Amino acid sequence: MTNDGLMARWEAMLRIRRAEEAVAGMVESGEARCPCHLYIGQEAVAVGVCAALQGEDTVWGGHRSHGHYLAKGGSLEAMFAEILGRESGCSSGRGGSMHLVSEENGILGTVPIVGATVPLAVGAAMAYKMRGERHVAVSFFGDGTIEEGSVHESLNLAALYRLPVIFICENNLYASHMHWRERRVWDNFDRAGVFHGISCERADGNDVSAVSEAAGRAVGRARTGDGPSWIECRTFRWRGHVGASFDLDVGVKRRGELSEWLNRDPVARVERELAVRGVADLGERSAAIDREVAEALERARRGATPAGSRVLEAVYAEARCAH
Ligand SMILES: Cc1ncc(C[n+]2csc(CCOP(=O)(O)OP(=O)(O)O)c2C)c(N)n1
Ligand SMILES: [Mg+2]
Repeated sequence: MTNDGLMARWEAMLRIRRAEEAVAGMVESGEARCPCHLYIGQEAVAVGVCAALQGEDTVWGGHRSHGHYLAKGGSLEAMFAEILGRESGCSSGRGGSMHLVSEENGILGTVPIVGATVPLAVGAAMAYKMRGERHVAVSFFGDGTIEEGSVHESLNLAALYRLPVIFICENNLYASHMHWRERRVWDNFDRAGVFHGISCERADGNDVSAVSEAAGRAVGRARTGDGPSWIECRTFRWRGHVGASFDLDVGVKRRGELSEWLNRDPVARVERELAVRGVADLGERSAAIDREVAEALERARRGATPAGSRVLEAVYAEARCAH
């Protein structure tokens, strides 16, 4: 990868990290009133996958999707505004942290129902195939999603029709507060699609280059009609399941694991590589990202909240029945 390519990935990861730290502050101060599931520690997955996509390709996510939204080009200000319930939010302030959307950037939706966007991504891929479009649909989801029945139905359909869809299983080892060993017999997250005839691999989810190479192979298969791919990206969330704390307060024995994964920080890893390559001081770019995040948050704060009489607008579909 070129130095410029690596710099671009580092910047994208750092922007997510700083935005998430700002959200953590908003949660702690009570300014953010919706539940927020932070992505800190997993940035290399969103950035690595989105680096392999084109603008028209679409992504879908779940409850922990700030990183997917930002990596695919979603606006920082519209995300902060959404979390703060402002009209200028990407879902007009009606959805909050778990309902991020930006059609113009190919972010067709994030939904907190675990597994819900897996069939939606398959449906989008089916539409691309039927219309003869060369787009790719990507579904991001956690290791807990593998336990949802609709996921396996979707995998079978995607394989059978050789659909241009990529399944990104972000295995952060926990679903809420349950380690995968309490939920499964085998560590076979990297082979979940094999039974359905889907090409599967595991990538180091804390290595942005490894993730983008695996995603690049999957995109290649999708665009040439070779059908779906499944990539398990093994990683770790630093913060608690929801909110800003580190989970050490809820009786989950993550202390040893957390310190081990802090040493595998995906952002610091790229910084080390850039230093080895002799890329000049990152301090200036880092300060510019800090400013970008702070300014976006300030603009979001200035946005109006919906009037009480209008809060249900754009929440339910309008009836289109003629009579
Ligand atoms: C269908 C459904 N069941 C249960 C929940 C409650 N729930 C929200 S997040 C979550 C855990 C998800 O774990 P995982 O898929 O590993 O994602 P992570 O939080 O680790 O990113 C659960 C059980 C839900 N939102 N939807
Ligand atoms: Mg998980």
